Amino acid sequence: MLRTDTPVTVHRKDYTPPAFAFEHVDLVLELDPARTVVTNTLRFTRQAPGPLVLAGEELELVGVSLDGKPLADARQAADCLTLPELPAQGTLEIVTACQPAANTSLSGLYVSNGNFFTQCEAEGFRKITYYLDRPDVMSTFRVTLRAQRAAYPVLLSNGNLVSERELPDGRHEAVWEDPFKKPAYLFALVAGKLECIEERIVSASGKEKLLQVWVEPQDLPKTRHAMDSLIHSIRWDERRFGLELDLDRFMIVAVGDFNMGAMENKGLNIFNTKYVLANAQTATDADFGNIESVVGHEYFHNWTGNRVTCRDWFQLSLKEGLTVFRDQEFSADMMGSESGRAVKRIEDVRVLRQVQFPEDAGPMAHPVRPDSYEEINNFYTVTVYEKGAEVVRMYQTLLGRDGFRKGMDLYFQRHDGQAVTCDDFRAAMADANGRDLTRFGRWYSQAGTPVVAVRTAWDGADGSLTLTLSQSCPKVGIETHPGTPDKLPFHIPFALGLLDADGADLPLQLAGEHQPGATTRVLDFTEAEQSFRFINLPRGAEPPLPSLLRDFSAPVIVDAEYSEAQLTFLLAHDSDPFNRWEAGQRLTTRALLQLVADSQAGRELKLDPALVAALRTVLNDQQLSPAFREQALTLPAEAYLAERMGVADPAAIHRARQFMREALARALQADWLAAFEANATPGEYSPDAVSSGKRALRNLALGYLADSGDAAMQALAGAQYQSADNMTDRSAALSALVNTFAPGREAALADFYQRFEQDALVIDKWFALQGMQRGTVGPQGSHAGKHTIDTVRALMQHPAFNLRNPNRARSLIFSFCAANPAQFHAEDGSGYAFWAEQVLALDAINPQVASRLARVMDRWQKYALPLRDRMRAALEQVAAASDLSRDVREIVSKALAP
Ligand code: B3K
Ligand code: ZN
Repeated sequence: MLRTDTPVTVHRKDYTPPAFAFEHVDLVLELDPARTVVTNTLRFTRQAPGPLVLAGEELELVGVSLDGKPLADARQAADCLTLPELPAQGTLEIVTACQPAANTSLSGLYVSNGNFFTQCEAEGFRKITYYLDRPDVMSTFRVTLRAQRAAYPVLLSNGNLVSERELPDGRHEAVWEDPFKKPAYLFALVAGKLECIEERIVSASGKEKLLQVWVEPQDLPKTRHAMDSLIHSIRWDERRFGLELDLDRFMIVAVGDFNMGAMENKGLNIFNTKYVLANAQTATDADFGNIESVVGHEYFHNWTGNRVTCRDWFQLSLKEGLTVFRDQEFSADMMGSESGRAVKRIEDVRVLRQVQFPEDAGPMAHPVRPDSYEEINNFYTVTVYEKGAEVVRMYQTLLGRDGFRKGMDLYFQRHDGQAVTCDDFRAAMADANGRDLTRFGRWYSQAGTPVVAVRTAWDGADGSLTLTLSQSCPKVGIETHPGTPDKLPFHIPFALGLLDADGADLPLQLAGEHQPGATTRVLDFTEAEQSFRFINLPRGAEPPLPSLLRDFSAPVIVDAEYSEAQLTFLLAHDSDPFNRWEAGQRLTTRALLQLVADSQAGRELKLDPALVAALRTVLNDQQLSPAFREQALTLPAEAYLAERMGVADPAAIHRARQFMREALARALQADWLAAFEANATPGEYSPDAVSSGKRALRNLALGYLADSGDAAMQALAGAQYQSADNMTDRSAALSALVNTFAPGREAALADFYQRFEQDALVIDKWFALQGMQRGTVGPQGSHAGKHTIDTVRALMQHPAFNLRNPNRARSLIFSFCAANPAQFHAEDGSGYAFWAEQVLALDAINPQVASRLARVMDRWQKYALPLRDRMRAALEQVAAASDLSRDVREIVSKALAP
């Protein structure tokens, strides 16, 4: 990897089309862990004057020839190979060697547990051969793999297998051809000792397809759910978007060492084992759900990403935002009910607010389509992915499902086989529906989370309600630099309803309309301030109650003055399930922020009985699904609360939230116990939405019960740990024991380790639970003296800990630094010192993983003193280190930028 002290910024405005086209690439790889030789034969056509500059990193150049004759004037530099004076057309042969076993970055060609894998997005192909490694250079590929048969019996690459043969000296060969043109980032190969389960299905148009899931032999029994998820994804894309699998064969391969979730290589998706392997004993309901969604995501990329790809990496959200939207819709449909869909929506919005909103307010804030980057891998962000998905969802909200489908159809009709831009996508949506979406384009060019303030004016005599919306979105991150243009209003689809005094939805009629329409209305809110007058409402002193931004129709913050009584009313009556949940979150957030202030001021903490009563009503409402009740009774996360404060105080937030948990645990003990008992799931384990919803509520109840401090309740956790027949129940019980330091805690931790010692993904859970554990400083200030940092440091010495394996590093280090705010932000700065050490240690091994960890400090300026100063010192310590990767350097220098 290139390490440099002079960062180079790449700008979107500097895009120029490639000077050469590659019609066909023929790759021959002599696979050897120590030194793999790659022969790259490519047919090119010149498109513009100038030399051919091929990207390459960490490559040993063996030779270059043009049309069979050695090329003398090829110039090799650290990151490229320049070939001056090439003819208009020709064939180049480039022979290089790389060292897969020494490649710890897990980008390019690498070895994991003795097998070969590749990861090329975004710029990993250049570590395999010299190439125009950019997404707008698309070519057909033929790949020949040669390796020792004994060590590498399986040889896979993209597309179709065209031949296999034996070679001398125990070697063998497989040849693969991908008929579809693709950019190099979608290239993949896998070689090693793997086995598969397979299925044959017939596609909507009657063609037979072979589906395979490849894993290490011992993992075969854990592949069924991934295969089912793949089949469901294929069927869903046929039904919802009329999109079929285009290859005869589609393969998923699982690997234990992987930088992210999975990768959509054409016909050969490579997955982190975490998103493939599952059975009842080892995977939780959440794992089953994540597998379904990631399998769907990568499969859906086959059209949104692969058939139509990105012109340049600034357009990343073109494929990622769209594909996340598709996987969200897929998972929502798989929930099988309206209430299930709402639960999925709630989960997605939680992530957006907890992770994306902070990103959008911090030093790394960037538009969904960034304008510049130093290291593209740093821009695989929640903004590009999750906010990008919200942007795509807004098209559907504005155009309706049918209008959105028309836009998608036109997009493929126009751009199949091309590398295009976010503007091309927006044009297809606009043209297919005859709509002007010019202003909508600002969602791609402006960063930040807009705040929408809502004012209402009620005319009781006339029965009209005037709603005035005003939006603001101050400059953030890079937008604050001098010379950046002022920000302009966004096009916000603002969905709302009005409730009458009984909680029923009122028909909505805007002034100027002849008759009332539906009870949920999407307003086109496009100006800085706009008023909407609803007429023909029931007259009287009391105005109807607005239910704002239904189903979270835009990624904005709504600033509305609701009284507690109004929120309680919405929580009880809103017909929009998302907003029912939202009302509850507003209530608990408000109460929690008050508790934080009380705690900071040393006032006694008290819980409002009205809030307890409102939550009790929801908890006991049998009309609501258990999954929904679990969402409603889950308190806002500490990270979310921190974001809502002017100056974040993690210790006070934790005290307040923990106080509320314990108070609710005691006040509702009988109700929790009833929910715990009513939601058992006897019989064979099934991860379906109804059963997992029951387990979620039951385990939430268990967590609260354990927090009551009552020994009998904690014994319930101990008993559940012992008797559980599935990982959801077992790990929830273990978590309750761990966090309450209940008797039996140490024995359960030891038992868990021993039981699952052979299963890396479960041992990751064991590390993660401990990285996230609370300290023993109780709400009354009792110092039992246990700080999580001590546990984490001790676990770093555990024989099963391994910094080189990203899942393991994430399970302990990231769990502590990113998911345990109260302990990470210990006042003595011990968490920050640990962070700096680990960022530097990881950076020497794997810059992509290191740079993710570096992001934990993004919001340092938001923290109270002395934390803020200590965080800056830790950032400065990392920034001062020599030999930083481009990845980490970009993150820390942006965090420290004035
Ligand atoms: N496209 C890949 C992500 C690649 C990340 C490179 N640092 C997985 C996905 O979004 O489906
Ligand atoms: Zn993706």
